[in-house]
Amino acid sequence: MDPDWRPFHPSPSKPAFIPPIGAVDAHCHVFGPGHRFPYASERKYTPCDAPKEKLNALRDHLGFSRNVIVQATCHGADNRALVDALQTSNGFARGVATVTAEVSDEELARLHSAGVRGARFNFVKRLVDVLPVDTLVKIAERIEKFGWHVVIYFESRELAGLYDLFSSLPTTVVVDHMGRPDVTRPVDGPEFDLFVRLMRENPNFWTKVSCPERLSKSGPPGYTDVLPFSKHLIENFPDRVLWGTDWPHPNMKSHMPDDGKLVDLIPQIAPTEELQKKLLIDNPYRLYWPEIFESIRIAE
Ligand code: 0GY
Repeated sequence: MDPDWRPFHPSPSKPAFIPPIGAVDAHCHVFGPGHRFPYASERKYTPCDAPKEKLNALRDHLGFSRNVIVQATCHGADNRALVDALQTSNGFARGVATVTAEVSDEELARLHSAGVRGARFNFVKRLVDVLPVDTLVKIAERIEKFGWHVVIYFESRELAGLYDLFSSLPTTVVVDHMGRPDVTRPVDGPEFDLFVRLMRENPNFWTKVSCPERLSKSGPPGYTDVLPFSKHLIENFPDRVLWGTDWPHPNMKSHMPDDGKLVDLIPQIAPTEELQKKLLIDNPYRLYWPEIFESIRIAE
């Protein structure tokens, strides 16, 4: 398959916003390099190689300390690039893997010791051949004992049909990119309200207030149409939100964002230091580094 990617931004700006010390980028990817970690044959797009060294350099440049690396569909359920990045991270990266219904307990344990703390299920129809409904239920029950959570990615128009299934999940559930709202609709309208209801009625649900570049119609650098949605979720669920760059922005067709400018949006959606600390420190540590979170709390 020919590459259909835009290269990630070659020289992102230095953000004016300085994240709190220890901040976590809780949604980013590593891809390939393809000659070492080949892309999945069933993939719907071919990403640009985005090796761990580049991710680590970006993390430092943006003023972050840790990453949560998320398996994307272009690598299918072959988690080797992810595991390699985790195992060489000195504990500064944790991961979210994709597993099949046939995964063994030994494999789950191996992924856990590499640093995986969640399993991702992609319900975006343009990205997968079959929606992982059965796998989700089976795996959610099995990963509970590892203390893992489920990550789900879906289009907002699918939520009504999936609402009961999602609400039945026993683990913590993290929703990617705010459930992909149509940001041309009002933030207090019925569509986004269904997502807010999912969060309100299910205290085990968290969401990433990520990807303005993917959701925006108004475009860069301000992504002003997306910000009210992120702000609303942070204000209403300050203890269940995560933030991430989504570097290297796979499958982005319209434009490639400047990651420094994405970081500069944080104070607009989380205007107080308290909210910023929850978003970038407390929440991601609670989910991905609970052992460190406890020691921070004792120190405070
Ligand atoms: C993202 C978004 C996308 C891709 C994937 O797993 C994936 O391939 O999630 C997308 O195309 O919206 O989070 O990276």
